Amino acid sequence: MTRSPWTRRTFLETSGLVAVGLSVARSARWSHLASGSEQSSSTPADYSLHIRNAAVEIAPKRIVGVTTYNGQFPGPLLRFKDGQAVTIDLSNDTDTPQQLHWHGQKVSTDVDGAAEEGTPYIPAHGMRRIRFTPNPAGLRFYHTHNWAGADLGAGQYSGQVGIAYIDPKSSPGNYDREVFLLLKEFEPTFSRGGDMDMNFLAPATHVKALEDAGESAMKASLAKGMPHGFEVGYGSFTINGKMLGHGDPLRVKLGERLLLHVVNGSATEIRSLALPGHTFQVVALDGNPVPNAANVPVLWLGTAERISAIVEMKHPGVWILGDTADDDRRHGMGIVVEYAGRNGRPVWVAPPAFTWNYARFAKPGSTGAPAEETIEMQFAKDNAAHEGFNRWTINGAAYPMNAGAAAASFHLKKDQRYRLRMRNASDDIHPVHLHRHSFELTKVAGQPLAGILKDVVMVGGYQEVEVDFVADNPGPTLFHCHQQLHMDFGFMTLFDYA
Ligand SMILES: [Cu+2]
Repeated sequence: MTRSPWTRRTFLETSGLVAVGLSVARSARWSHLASGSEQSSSTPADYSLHIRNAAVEIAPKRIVGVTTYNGQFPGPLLRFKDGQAVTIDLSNDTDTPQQLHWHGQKVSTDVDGAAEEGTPYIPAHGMRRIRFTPNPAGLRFYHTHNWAGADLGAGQYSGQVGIAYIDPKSSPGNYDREVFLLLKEFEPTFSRGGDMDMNFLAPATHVKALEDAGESAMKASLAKGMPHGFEVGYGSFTINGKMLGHGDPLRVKLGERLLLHVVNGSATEIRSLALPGHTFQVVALDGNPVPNAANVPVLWLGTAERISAIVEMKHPGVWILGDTADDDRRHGMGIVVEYAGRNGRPVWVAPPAFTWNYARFAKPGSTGAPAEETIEMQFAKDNAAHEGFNRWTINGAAYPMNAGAAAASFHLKKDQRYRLRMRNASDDIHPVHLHRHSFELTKVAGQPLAGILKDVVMVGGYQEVEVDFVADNPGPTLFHCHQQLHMDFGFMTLFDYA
C-alpha cells in the first residue's frame, strides 16, 4: 500500500482546493524559467538546497541510500540572522514532489512546507524560490513534510533533515564553543513488537478515565483477533550521520564550556542523551530560552524536540556521549568525547535513574496568563485498524489519508489567546507539534507551570497536557503528532483563522 505524496496532492487539486493546484502549476512553470532572464531568478539565492538521492556512509563500508539535502547527511547547517530576510532556492532532483518544512519558525503558509496548509510542492525535477524572514531566534530545523505511510524510504525516514540556527541578537549564555548534534536512525523496518515501555516522564500520574478508555479499546481489538499495529524499528543509529565510534570524536579541553545544540531528527523515536561524569545545564528548549536553566544528568527529546545545553568540561577522559538505551547506543547512538591528551577506549557509565519534567525549567511558582478560549482535544488509538497500522484520531476523527479533503476542524480568531487541552487516551507518548506558532506549557500531568515556550511537547500515555498560544500568524495551521507513523495514519488536524 505504498503511496507517494503525489496521491494527496493530486487529490487536493481535484477536490476543490483550486488554489493549491494553481500554485503548484505556477511554480512548475516557473522552474523552466529558472535559468532564464526572469528578474527574480537572475539574482543568486542566499542558500540553495537540492533534494537528491545519495549514498551516505554512516560507518566504514556501511552505506545507506537515502534522499538527502545537497547529497549529504545531515543537510547543511543553515545559520540565519534574526530578522534578516533570506532567499532560498529549493531544487528537487527526485521523481517525487517534495515539501520542505521550516520547523519552529513563524512563517507564512506559502513557505512553511505543509501541503495541508496550501504550501505548493517543489515539483519533481523542478524548483521553487522562497523568501522569508527567519524568526524567532534560536535552534530550529528543517525537514521533509511528505507523507510516507508504508514507504520507509519516504518522509522523515529518509535523510531529509538539517539544522537551522537563527542567531539571536544577544548571546544565549556564557560558553566557549557551539556544537550541533543531530540524532537520527537509519535502516528502518516494520515490526509487530508491542509498545516500548517508557517511564521517564514526570509527573507519572495517569488519568483513570483515559486509561480505562484506552485499555478497553485495546482489549476489544485483541479480543476480535487483531494483532498489534505495526511499529518501526531501526538497524543503525547516528549522531551527525555517523554511528558511534566512526565519526570524528568531539575533541575538548579541560575547563572548556560547550553549548550543545541537540536536535532529535528521528522519524519516530524518543531519544535520551547522557555524558558520564558531566551534567547538562539546559538553557533553551526548542530554541527558546528557559526561565530556569537547571542542571540535569540526562536529556530526553521526543521526535523534533531540541535542547540547547551548556556542558562544562571538568572530568578528563575519553567518554561516550550516548543514548541511555543500551541497545540503541550499541547500534550507534552516541559520539566519543575526547579530552586533550587523553586516549584509550571510550567509556560509558550509565547515569543515575532520572525522570524528565518540563517544570524543572519553568518559572518557579508561577502560572500562565489566562486563556480566552479552551480547545479540547482527545487522542485515541484504533489498534491495527488501517491495513495493519494503528489509526489515530483527534476527537474521534482521523485526518484523511487518501480520500476526502480535510476542512479545518478548529477556527481561530486572530490575536486571541487559546488554551489547548490535550487528553491522551493511549499508552503511547505523543510529541505533538503546532506549525507556525510557539506555545507556552501551562499544565503537564496536573502540574501548572509557566514561562516555557516550545513548538513540540510530549504528551505522556494516559496524561493531560495544556499549552497556550496566541493566534498571531493567520492562515491554515497544521497540528500533528510528530511521530511519522502516527501523523501519517490520522494524527493530524488543521486550524484556520475566522
Ligand atoms: Cu503520536
